[in-house]
Amino acid sequence: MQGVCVSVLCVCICVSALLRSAISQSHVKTYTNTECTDGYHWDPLTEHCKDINECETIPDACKGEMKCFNHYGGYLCLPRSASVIPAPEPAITPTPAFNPCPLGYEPHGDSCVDIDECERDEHDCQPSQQCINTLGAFNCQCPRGYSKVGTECIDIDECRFRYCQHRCVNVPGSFSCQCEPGFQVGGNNRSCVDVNECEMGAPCSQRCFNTYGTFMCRCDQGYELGPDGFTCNDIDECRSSSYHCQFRCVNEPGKFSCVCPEGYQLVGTRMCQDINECETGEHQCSDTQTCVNIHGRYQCVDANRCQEPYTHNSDNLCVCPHSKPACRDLPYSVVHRYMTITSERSAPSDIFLIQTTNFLTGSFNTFRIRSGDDNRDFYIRQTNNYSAMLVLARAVSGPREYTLDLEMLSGHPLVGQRSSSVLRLSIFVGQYTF
Ligand SMILES: [Ca+2]
Ligand SMILES: [Ca+2]
Ligand SMILES: [Ca+2]
Ligand SMILES: [Ca+2]
Repeated sequence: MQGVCVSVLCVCICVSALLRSAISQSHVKTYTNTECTDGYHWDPLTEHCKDINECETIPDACKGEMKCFNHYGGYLCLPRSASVIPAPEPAITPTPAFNPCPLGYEPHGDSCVDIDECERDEHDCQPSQQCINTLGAFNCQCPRGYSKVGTECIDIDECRFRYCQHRCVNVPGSFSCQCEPGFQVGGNNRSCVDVNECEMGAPCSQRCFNTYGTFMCRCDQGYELGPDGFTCNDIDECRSSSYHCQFRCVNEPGKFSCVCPEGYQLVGTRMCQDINECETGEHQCSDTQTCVNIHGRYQCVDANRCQEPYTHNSDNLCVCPHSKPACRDLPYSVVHRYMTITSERSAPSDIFLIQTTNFLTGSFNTFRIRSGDDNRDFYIRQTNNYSAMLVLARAVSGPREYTLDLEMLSGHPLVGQRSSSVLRLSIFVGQYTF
């Protein structure tokens, strides 16, 4: 029904505007089809309370000369002279169903209930945002790792907050912590913990020691770490020093050993000692021979070494009696002795003491090297009337053998006869200095 303006006595009253204002104020009330106010009836088509045109529905609504003018919610009886200017048709707003509830709510029975804009897809969230319904409204929520700036979701640079112990790498929507070499990200994904490389197959060829941030390789005794820091190489002890062994060094993996020449035995780890074959019973000398131990070997000598015209007198003693013409210019007695010295023995050194126990009282004795010392490698130092020392004059190299005839000449002022006795000393010089 249209609103009207009524002009009475040249006064125009815009009834429709006034009445619509009053009606709109009442819109806050909740209406149903049976509860329209007086002057309205429920229109199920539009679901609105619709004005009743009383001028048509009430017979003789105005008496006498009065004319009936319908208006919203009622009617007027005015003189017939009053002119009526129809008000413009009220704008039919295409607003959805009339909603008397606050924004974000809609009527439900007697009460207002929240509208779930998210479920109805009546929100303006961006595709990347999640719509969260709230009472009377809704939120557009950004994914984790993003913060909302205006209507946009902006990646959070978590690295600004120094979450990571070592290095931080920001990525859209997230971040990751990285660690320096030798460390790995801990269980909290932030801290860096040392990697135990030794338990993870570190390439140490022998021993591995874990340290903070790295590891070290170490080697067993007898090995040294190679330039790569992992490999253990055998130390050639024999090359590094010639003092490890008295005779010969044999390098072995992780160690070394000393060996001795034949005829010697190892004493301790490095020293060599001559084997006395004559004592150990290793010798092959016969019953008629005497075993003489020498440095590095032994020698069998005949027990009786007396040669014509000498005759065997007793052990090692040969005698040439003056009654034999052949003995006239020969020493009366020859006694055999044997000794051994090492090669390169320091000189001069006393090596053999000659002592006589068989002499005439009052005799004068002198000692000399009768033969066997063509190179003058020895000399005699007489100590007293009865003894003298054989001295090695220079260092000599073996293996070689000397046979020295050491002679004692005895003279007696009363007897007036000179006698000679010889000590035939066999000196065996060993091949080595030990
Ligand atoms: Ca980020
Ligand atoms: Ca480590
Ligand atoms: Ca070695
Ligand atoms: Ca020997």
